[in-house]
Amino acid sequence: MLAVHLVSFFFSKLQEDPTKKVDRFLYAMRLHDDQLRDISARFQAEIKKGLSSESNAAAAVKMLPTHVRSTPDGTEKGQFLALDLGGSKFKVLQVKVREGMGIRKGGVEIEEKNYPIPKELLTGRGTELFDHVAESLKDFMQEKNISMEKKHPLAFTFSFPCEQSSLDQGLLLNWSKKYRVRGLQGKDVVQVLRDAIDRTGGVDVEVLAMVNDTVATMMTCGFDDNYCDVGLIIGTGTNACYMEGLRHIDLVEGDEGRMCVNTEWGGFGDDGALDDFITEFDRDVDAASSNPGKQIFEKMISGMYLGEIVRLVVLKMAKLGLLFDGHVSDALRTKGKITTANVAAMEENKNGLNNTKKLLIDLDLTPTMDDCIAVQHVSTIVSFRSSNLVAAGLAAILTRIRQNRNLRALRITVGVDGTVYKTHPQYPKRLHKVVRRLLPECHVRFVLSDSGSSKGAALVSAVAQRLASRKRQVDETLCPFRLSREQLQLVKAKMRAGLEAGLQTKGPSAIKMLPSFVYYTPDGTEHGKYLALDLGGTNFRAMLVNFKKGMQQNARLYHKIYTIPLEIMQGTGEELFDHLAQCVSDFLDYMGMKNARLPAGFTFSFPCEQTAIDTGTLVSWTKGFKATDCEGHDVVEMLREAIKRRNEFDLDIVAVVNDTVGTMMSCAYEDPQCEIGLIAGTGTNVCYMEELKNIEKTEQKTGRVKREEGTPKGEEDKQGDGSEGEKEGDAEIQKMCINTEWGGLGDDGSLDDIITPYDVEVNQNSVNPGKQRFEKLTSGMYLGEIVRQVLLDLTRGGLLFRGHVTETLKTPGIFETKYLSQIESDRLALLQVRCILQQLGLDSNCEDSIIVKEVCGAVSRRAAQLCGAGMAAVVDKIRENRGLDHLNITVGVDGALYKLHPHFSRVLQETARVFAPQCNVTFLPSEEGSGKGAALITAVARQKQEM
Ligand code: 0WK
Ligand code: 0WK
Ligand code: BGC
Ligand code: BGC
Repeated sequence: MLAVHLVSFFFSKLQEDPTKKVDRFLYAMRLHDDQLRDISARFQAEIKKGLSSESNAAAAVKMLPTHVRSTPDGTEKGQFLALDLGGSKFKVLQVKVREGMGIRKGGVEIEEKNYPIPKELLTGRGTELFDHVAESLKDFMQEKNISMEKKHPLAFTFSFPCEQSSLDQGLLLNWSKKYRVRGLQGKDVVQVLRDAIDRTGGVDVEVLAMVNDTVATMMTCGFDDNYCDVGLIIGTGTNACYMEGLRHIDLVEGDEGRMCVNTEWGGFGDDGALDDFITEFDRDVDAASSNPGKQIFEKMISGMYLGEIVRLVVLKMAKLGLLFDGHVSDALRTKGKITTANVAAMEENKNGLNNTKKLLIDLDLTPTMDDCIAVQHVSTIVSFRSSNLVAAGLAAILTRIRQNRNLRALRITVGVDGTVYKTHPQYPKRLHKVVRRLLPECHVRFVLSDSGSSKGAALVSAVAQRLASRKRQVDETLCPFRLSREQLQLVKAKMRAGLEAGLQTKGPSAIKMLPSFVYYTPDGTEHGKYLALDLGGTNFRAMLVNFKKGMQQNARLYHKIYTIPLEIMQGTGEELFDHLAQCVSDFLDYMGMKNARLPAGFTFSFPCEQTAIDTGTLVSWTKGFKATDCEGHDVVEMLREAIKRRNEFDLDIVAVVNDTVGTMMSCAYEDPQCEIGLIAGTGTNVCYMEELKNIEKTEQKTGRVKREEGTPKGEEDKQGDGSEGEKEGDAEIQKMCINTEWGGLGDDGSLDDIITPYDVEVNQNSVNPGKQRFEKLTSGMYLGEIVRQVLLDLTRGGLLFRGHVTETLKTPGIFETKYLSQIESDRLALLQVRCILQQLGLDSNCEDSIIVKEVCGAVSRRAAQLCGAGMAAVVDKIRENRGLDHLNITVGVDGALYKLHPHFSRVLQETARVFAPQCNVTFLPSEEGSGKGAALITAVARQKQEM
């Protein structure tokens, strides 16, 4: 300290350039680029600390999520009331965005009025301040004849740090600047405002959004400049916000898209990070402030403090005799006597020096010209440091954005507001210059917010309103897919009734309940080599299975998958079965077993009426098949004829089974408790072991004759009337597997109360309209189409893809069900959803992909719940069949939807558990498909034949 005195005394004798002594005196405030880069790097570290959930709580730079997820996209419109509280002026405004006459296209019309805040309210009770706000709002509405009757959407700019969990809620963390209001910290200021407005009465508004002034400023400037992703305030206080990647904001759920973060950079240094840049004058300003130790960075930068720093510097220099010959006036000793406006005035190009002189005289000083030059230079250094520090902070934010986007060079716009930036003559260009010097690779544009931040706040509210109305409309659209407990209970009851009806009547029933002539589940004695042919929903599989006696669990098998081209699916029956025969031939070649005449089991995943294990008359095609001359024909015969036509190999087709039956058998090989087979794939269906006595229609069908074939020779003759016959050999035959074909539930209109217009559309566009209604609500063949219909409708309603109905969206089958599985996977970022949509030629934005994901979720959840309710009906029937209070049973499952969809299986299981509480159902995904099951049935049938 002494050293300084000596130095200054010596110099005064020399009459040098007065700015020189100021430069020396304020050496610590004159920051050069390396120091600024150092500060910038420190700030980048603060950003990371604030964003990470581990270190956020202790972070000095709070990095507050704002729930503003997008900058204006040009569709915002509406009429809003706005409140702008926290800057130097409290304003009430009416903002019309693209609304009404005379607004030039894309224009915004604003009416505003300042309502000064009485000083005592700045340190009074919170309710009093907000009552003043509410009364000002009421006064404004009366003055502008805004009708008090209708509910007005309101946007609230509140320029203090708030922790927000949504756009219309915010807990106040602390006051800053001139505000020291009592009783609001930790409170939700939006609710406080609502309460104040209710107390004032006569005003009906809906507070849609509360935003920080930096956010509102960014949105205001983003209205005309799509590059504006940063908001900056250099006013009474200082602060910045920017659009950050959601994946970096730990405190907010989700990884996709962006969200604006209010940095509250005023707190930078509150943890000592800037101590080596803090000068004694900064410490004095802080000590004398009403929030010592807080907002350190702000106190070196913003308008509330610059004037005071200058005063303290001038005071100190005067005391040291470096100014005014050591004369000090009381005015100069008085806090706040030099304002930031004075600082700006002193730095005016032309009148700067005069203004300085005038100011010093007003402070009862008699300055020399050198004194004026020196004091003016003090102002320059202090405000220069302010703009340099802002530049360092901005450089950190822009560098982070550039890195987030993996760009070498960044083009970006910064929206700015605040009195210091607006009124200080040199400030803007100094700031711009230093930012460009620190970031030569960035093209940074600064846009001054021309109408305050309320336009931006209104835009945020318009976005909030649009998102809210979009969400409401999407919810309305998806509501019919969200089945209630009662509706699912009803579906269970209808399924049960359908099962019962199907067992009784021979005639047509929605649920066909087709006997499969499979009486046993495997008992491990099966052995030998079998060929399994498996015509599923999407492809044909040929499989060789080799069972080793007693070696359950590891039957050796080889298989090959063949696709079924659409033209074959929808060609002639002959072409289809020739194609199957060709595939079998290729497989036998591949296995080198062309001449083996293997016993074969044929899994045929379509409804077939069987009179024995090795015959099956196709009732009707389902899924995408409609080959001609097949319905009403025996598919085993057709395959045999195709093999004969090919005349290259021969098979002994011993059994034809439905894929549900094959799947049940496959899984029963592992788990004997498995007595149900479920397919949730391209199609949907279930089979289960039903009590023979409940299968009334079989008698007529099967009658005595057939049995002969099954039972050992000679037994039969004795009885001759069928009933008793069952007893002896049938001692153990109590059950038969029934292929329910539950896909047909609703074909009689019983599901019309839950069928939506989208389902109607899908049904009408299907190859089998009116048929398989339950399947068309639940299976992979149709879910993608249902989603496409919903997306089409939402897009026509302007709620998606900006209302652009592209050809892609109108193309049937374009939205395959596999996309649902991909889109709904939790691991998948929305970005990837957008890629999928991109691949489909659908140009989407972040919000679009959120909606697409929601639509997919609603459609697949309904499908899983319906299958779960159906399964509850099946297991409860089995439980009651066996007169049990509690049933333990296993369901063998297969199908791409069940196996690959991220949520389908869980929702199905949950629903089955809820609606069949007396059943403990285990779902066992089948490893090798239904082929092994078919081979097992073939083995059982073959062994029976040999007996
Ligand atoms: C004008 C904005 C307001 C913001 C103010 C900041 O409309 O939201 O708080 O700028 O500058 P100040 O008035 O504190 O200088
Ligand atoms: C695999 C089975 C097959 C069944 C198919 C159903 O081996 O019998 O038809 O699952 O699943 P999808 O291929 O229809 O998804
Ligand atoms: C507040 C910020 C605000 C800034 C500019 C600071 O004191 O903490 O929330 O954005 O002033 O008004
Ligand atoms: C067929 C059933 C088959 C199911 C699963 C349905 O379309 O009618 O026979 O089990 O798809 O593949």
